[in-house]
Amino acid sequence: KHKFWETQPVGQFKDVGDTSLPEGPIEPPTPLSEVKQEPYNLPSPYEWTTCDMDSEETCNEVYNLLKNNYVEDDENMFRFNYSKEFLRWALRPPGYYKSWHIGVRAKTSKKLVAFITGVPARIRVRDEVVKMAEINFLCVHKKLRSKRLAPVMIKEVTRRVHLENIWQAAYTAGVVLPTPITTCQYWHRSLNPKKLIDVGFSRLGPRMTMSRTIKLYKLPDQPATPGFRKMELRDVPAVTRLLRNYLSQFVVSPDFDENDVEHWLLPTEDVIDSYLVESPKTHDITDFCSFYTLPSSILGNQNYSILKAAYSYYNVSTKTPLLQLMNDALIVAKKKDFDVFNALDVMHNESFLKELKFGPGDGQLHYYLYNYRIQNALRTSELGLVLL
Ligand code: NHW
Ligand code: EN5
Repeated sequence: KHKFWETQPVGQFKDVGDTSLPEGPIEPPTPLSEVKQEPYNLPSPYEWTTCDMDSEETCNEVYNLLKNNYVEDDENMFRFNYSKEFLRWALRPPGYYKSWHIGVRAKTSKKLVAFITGVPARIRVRDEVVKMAEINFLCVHKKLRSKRLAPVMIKEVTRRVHLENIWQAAYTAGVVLPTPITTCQYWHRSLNPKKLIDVGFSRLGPRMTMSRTIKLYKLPDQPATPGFRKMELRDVPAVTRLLRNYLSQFVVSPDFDENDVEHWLLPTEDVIDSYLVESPKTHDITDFCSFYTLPSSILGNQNYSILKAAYSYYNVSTKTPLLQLMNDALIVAKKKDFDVFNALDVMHNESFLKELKFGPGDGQLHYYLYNYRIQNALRTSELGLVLL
C-alpha cells in the first residue's frame, strides 16, 4: 500500500502495539562520509534549485506556487495562502540552513513546480532533547501530481538534513501515513459568522437565524484581564522561563531558548501575535497567549476572496484562568478583523474549546516523527508542539 513509506525509518503499521520495540531512533546515524554527496535524480525535464528566501523574486515564486497548489480542505473550497512575510519568518529561524529550502524547476522554462522545506529545531521527547528538522511546505504543482515526485523530494531533503548531522524529523499532515504519534482535531471559533456562512465555511445551525447567530458569537470590545498587553522584546527572558516551564509537562514539545522565543513569539505584524499578562502589582509575567496569521483563499465565491484565520500557537496560564486568557485572545483577534480563530485539541486546549464556542471542524491533523519510535500513540493533551 505505501510503496515509499514502507522503505523509510518510520513506525510501520505492522508494528503498532509491538512492545518489544524500544523507544528512540529506529536506525543509527551513518558516518557523514557515507551520506550520498550528489542530489537524487529527478525526471529529466526537472532540476533542483535552492530557494533563497532573502530574494524578493524567489520568495514571490514560492508564494505563488503555494498560493495556487498548496493544501485545500476536503471539498476544495479553501486553500492556504501563506503570506510572503510569513514564509520568510517560518523558514529563517535561528540556525536555519538555506540548503533545506528546496525547489524543483522545469529545465526549459525555469518555472518553479515543486517545493519542500526543513528548519532545525530541538524537540524534547520525554526527557531526551533531539535535534530534528521540521519539514513543511511540501508541494507539487497540480499538473505534476501522482508522478512519484514527492518521494524524491522527501529523500532529497532527508539527504540534506543528514549532511548537517541531523537524523530525526517532525512533520504534520492532513493525510494518514505510517504512523501518527497522535491525531488532532481542528476546532473553529467564529468571529465573523455572517461571512463564514456566506462563503460556506460554516452553516447556520438548525433553528438558528442569522441575527441569533451573530449575537451568539458576539465578544466584548476589550480584553478583560488587568495587565493584558502585547509582548515586547524586553519580555523575552520572562516568556522563555514561563514557556519552558509550561512545556516541560508534555511528552513531546520544542526545547525553546531565548533566541527561539524572540524569533517564534515576538510579535510580527500579520504573522505572529503574542500577548501576556503582567501583574499590575508585582510586574511578574504570569500568563501568555499567541496566534499566527494564516489566510486561506476562498475558491469561487463572488463576494469574498480571502478568509482571515488566526491559529492558536502557544498559550500558558499560571494565574489567569486559561478560559479567560483565551477569551481575551478571541477579543484581540476579533479587533484585528480575523474571521475565524482556529485551534487544535493539543496541550490544555480541550479545557476551553467548548466553553468558548469553538466547534469541531471537518479536518484532522496527524503528527509524525521520522526515525524516532514512540511506544504508544500519545493523547492529544500530551502533545506540546504546534507546527505552522
Ligand atoms: S502536509 C502538506 C502536504 N502538501 C499538500 O498537501 C499540498 C497539496 N498536495 C501536493 O502538493 C505538511 C501533493 O499531493 C503532495 C504529494 C506533494 C503532497 N507527506 O508524488 P506522489 C508538509 O509539508 C506520499 C508525506 O505521486 P503527489 C509535511 C504518499 O503517501 N508523504 O504524490 C511533509 C505516497 O507514498 P506511498 C506524502 O500527490 C512531510 C507518495 O507520497 C504526503 O503528486 C514530508 C506519492 O507521491 C504528505 N503530505 O504529491 C515527509 N502526501 O508510500 C517528511 C503524499 O504511500 C519526512 N505522500 O506510496 C521527513 C524527512 C526529513 C528527515 C530528516 C532526518
Ligand atoms: C501542515 N502545517 O481541512 C498543515 N481544514 O477543520 C497541513 N474546515 O477549515 C495539513 N470542507 O470545518 C492541513 N468549518 C490539514 C487541514 C487542511 C485544511 C482543512 C479544516 C479543518 C477546515 C472548515 C471548513 C470546511 C469547508 C468544507 C470547517 C466548520 C466550522 C464551524 C464553525 C462553527 C462551529 C462548528 C464548526
